[in-house]
Amino acid sequence: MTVSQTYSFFLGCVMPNRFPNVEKSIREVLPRLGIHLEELEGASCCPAPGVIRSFDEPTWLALASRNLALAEKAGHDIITGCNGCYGTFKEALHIVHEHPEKLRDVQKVFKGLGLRYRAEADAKHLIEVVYDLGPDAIREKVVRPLDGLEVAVHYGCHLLKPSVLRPWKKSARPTFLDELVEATGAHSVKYKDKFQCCGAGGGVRGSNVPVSVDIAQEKIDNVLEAGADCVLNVCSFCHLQFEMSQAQLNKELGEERYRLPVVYYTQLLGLAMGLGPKELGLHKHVVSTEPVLRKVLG
Ligand code: 9S8
Ligand code: 9S8
Ligand code: COM
Repeated sequence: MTVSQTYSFFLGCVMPNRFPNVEKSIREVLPRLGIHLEELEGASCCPAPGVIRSFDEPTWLALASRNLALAEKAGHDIITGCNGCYGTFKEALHIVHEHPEKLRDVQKVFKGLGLRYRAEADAKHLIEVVYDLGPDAIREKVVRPLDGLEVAVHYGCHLLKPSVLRPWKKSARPTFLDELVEATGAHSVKYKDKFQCCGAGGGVRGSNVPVSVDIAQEKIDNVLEAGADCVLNVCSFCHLQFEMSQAQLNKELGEERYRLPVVYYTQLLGLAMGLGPKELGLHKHVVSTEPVLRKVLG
């Protein structure tokens, strides 16, 4: 039996503006697992941990707390599909829990807004909620096993680090996401430097595109070398990085050399659950997902 749970869905900036196709896959798949999403009306940027926090921590903390306060008011924990947003909320909560004076500073800022904040609502990555259901529960939902599909799993940095503020079993080589991928029938391939950053975060893509694309290229080359059919991610910003960097590299090379499909976890799971490519937004990618669809759907 599926136990129903409800969360305030925090979209962040990148997903609704650049990848509404990925957002659609989340909205299609999670409710089918008993995970219900409520809109978080009035939410702002989380704000991005590697960018805004680096410039002005008190402003970052107040804005992050405001989003958490909206969820608290709604009576739910936040759920997000972006590692960066997840990192911001986890760390903002830790700060106010550890430093009551910082919570009071935030509350002072909120006075004029008529917003109450007790730092009571938690924030979860959707992968955390799905993993809590257990890989067996996921396997039960699979009607179209993705046998033969070779998937290169990219965790991204903020999902795992700092590890003391993350819920996963401590390990330099975690496997929870690989387990969830393999629950669909696909195979998680080994590849070089799997836990390396995609090159987007921490303001790198915003400030120095060539360096950022260079890091992405190295990662994509490693994935191609391993013979994977696609690179799988669970972060709006990693998704953007893998999609846009390949388009950029092809433009520079003057040929379509990079054609590695970039798939978000709920798109992969949705395929295994029997949903169609359009329902999962797989027809709206920058890099065509055709090779994956051909392998899965024949
Ligand atoms: S919100 Fe504004 S820029 Fe971003 S997508 Fe994720 S991190 Fe948070
Ligand atoms: S990896 Fe390094 S910082 Fe980050 S989580 Fe998402 S974007 Fe890609
Ligand atoms: C990366 C977010 S997911 S940030 O660029 O580090 O803020």
